[in-house]
Amino acid sequence: MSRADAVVEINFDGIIGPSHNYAGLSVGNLAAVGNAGRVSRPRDAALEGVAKMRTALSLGLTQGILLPHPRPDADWLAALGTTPETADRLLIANAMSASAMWAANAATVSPAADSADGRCHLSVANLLTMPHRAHEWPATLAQLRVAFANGAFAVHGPVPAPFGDEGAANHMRLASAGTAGVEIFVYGRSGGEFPARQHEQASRAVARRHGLDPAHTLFWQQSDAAIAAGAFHNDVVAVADGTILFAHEQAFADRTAAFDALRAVLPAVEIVEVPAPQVPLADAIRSYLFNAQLVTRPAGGGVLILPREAQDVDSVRTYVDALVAGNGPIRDVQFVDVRESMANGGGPACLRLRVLCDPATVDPRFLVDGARLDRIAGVIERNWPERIVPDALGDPELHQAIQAARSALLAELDLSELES
Ligand code: SUG
Repeated sequence: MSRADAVVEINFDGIIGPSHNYAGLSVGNLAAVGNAGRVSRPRDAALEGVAKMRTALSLGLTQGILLPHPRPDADWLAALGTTPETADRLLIANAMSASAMWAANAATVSPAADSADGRCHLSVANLLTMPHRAHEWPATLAQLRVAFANGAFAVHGPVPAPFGDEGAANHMRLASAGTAGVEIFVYGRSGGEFPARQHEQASRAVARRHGLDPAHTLFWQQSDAAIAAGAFHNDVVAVADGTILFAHEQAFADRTAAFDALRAVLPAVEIVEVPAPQVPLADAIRSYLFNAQLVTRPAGGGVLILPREAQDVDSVRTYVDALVAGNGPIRDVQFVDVRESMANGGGPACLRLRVLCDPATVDPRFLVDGARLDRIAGVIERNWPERIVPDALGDPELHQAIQAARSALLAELDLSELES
């Protein structure tokens, strides 16, 4: 079982799969739609992800991985009465998506300190709003059941349809060190022409299943304006860590009531709110300022791991310079290059799932150090396609190459049992 004093935050990054491509499948995700039809570079993409993990290790953080899913997803196509060889363009694009890389959408996680039974709970996300993501959960669940098989964890299946659940991307946890936390579930109602992907009933179901204390659980509505401006997940406009909430002024429908409720249950909270006149919503979304990993070094001190694109937007660059020069809780920034993922609307925070637990309770095959990352990088360099043009998504030779690449990675990590 786990030891409470050994609990740390582990970031499990989704390794970017060999089928990474730009099919433009995500309505409401401006980057993905804007880059539809572009040639992708799966090898570079995956190596960028590995480099990001090295940055986290260099900060003294504990790092884990989640694996790419089998693509094309032949089981899903079979359920639709077709095959990778015969599926039409749209179905094969949906079956080839490497979207499982965005591990923030894999599950919602409530650490042991927050749950009634003292176990860490994980609910796999059903992702049912987008067809290319709705078939992710069985392969995610299979991995979670292996990685978190220890009795310290409770792994749950998806919330049933029609309640859309997008996992940790719409969930924030704040806590003073070592205490029970406040869990905030952010749901959407409407977003102009774009869908609200996280349904309130799904959030409430996850909270109940995790046995959370209702007095320490908050449900906030995402502002329609944020969804309409391209914040298809809350983690595009807000991020939390420890006692810090870093959010855009227009992130939530009723910010005053929301922050009052939060201060009432967590008086130590430090809310760093970015005013719209300083950083307009459009700039925040374009730069992915809030899709940063907000992390705490083991020795203390908040670090914001930002995408390098945040330096290209004037208002954001000015804001970040002032932020680190000021007296606030965020004093340090690290930039990472995840441009291939960013072009599909996935920044540093999308690529990771946070699990607060004793690392000794996690299957060690899902944890990495520098040497294991070297081995993963070697497999990627040898096997990942250099480029994929969208017209090739139905090509049987590409399918074979992608399947072989994934198998090579599973074999290297001694995880061939996930083969299917
Ligand atoms: O669901 N993009 C993902 C990006 C997910 C980002 N995750 C978080 N914000 N946590 C999405 O929209 C694009 C794939 C395509 O269009 O082919 C995509 O699925």
